[in-house]
Amino acid sequence: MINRRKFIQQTALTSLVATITETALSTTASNTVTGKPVVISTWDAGIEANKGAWEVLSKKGSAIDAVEKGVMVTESSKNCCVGLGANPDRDGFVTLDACIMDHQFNCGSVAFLERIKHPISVARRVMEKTPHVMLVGSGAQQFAIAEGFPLEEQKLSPDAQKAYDKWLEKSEYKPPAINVERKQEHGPFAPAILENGEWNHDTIGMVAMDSFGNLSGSCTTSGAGFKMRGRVGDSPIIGAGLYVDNEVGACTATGQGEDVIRVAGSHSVVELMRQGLSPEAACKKIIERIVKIKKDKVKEIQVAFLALNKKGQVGSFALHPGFQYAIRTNEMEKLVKSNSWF
Ligand code: SD4
Repeated sequence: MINRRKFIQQTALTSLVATITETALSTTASNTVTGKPVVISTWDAGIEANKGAWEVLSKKGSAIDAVEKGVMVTESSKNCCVGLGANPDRDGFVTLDACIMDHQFNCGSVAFLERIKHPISVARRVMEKTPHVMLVGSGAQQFAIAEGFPLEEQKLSPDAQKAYDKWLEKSEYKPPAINVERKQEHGPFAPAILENGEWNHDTIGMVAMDSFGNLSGSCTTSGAGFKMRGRVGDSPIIGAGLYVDNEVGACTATGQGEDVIRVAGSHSVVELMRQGLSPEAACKKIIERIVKIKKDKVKEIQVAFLALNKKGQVGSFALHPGFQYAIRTNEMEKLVKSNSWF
């Protein structure tokens, strides 16, 4: 994870086309990429993840390799919400969800997976080596071990242990809620700034188009912090947290998974793009559907969609302000502020 100072220093040192400081945030939530390839991903952690993807895409590698490599960067980093260092469930165990999808409707997914560092790579093996789409829990872990993934120690990261100890003081179980009053910038699952001053981030969802014009996507998360044991959100569910149709476009979601699942979020966005809506308009329509369903309750939740169509147009839309996505192309590397319903 990049802390703010390092972020600014790095930016000053590079001759990259776009600066990545907050002041350079684009106010235009939609971007059109004329030249391929392109990679986009959720939240500010997407900047680093996109770099991982770009190593593949810039060498004419495939989108599916890029979206796996990209989110592995986040899975390896120290953070609250992705990978084994993340916050645990309410019983004190980190359980991970991930999925991946290529340009030919091949897809793989793992949910409720414990003690494996790279759930996205296990999801890819499910896609490539089994006749199935989804493996969960101990079965997913057993498959991962059989595939040679090391079984990591059952241990919380120091930050997660601290957060869990604090949570245990009240052991208050309630669905995650966005704190609108305090205008926190992130989703319902993490504060915008950690106690040590570093920027935090949430689930990472990524979609990419490679030099051949093919699309792929990936999504990986530890889900809601201190969730009920066994709870699975949208992130590993094909059609909810991620969907790719190589004729039309691709979409990924972040935020309150339950409300993404109930509208088959990412698939619905792709279907609207098929009908001719721009990525941003399609994302907005599905956010509006959630508003219609949830009514007043939308004040307490955050959901955001991020989409890319076959023409290289990128767009996003969120319920609340604060969602941003990272974009990387031959011409630019930057964070973009999303438009939102509120
Ligand atoms: C979930 N959608 O488990 C994920 C969490 C998330 O930003 O996206 N957080 O519901």
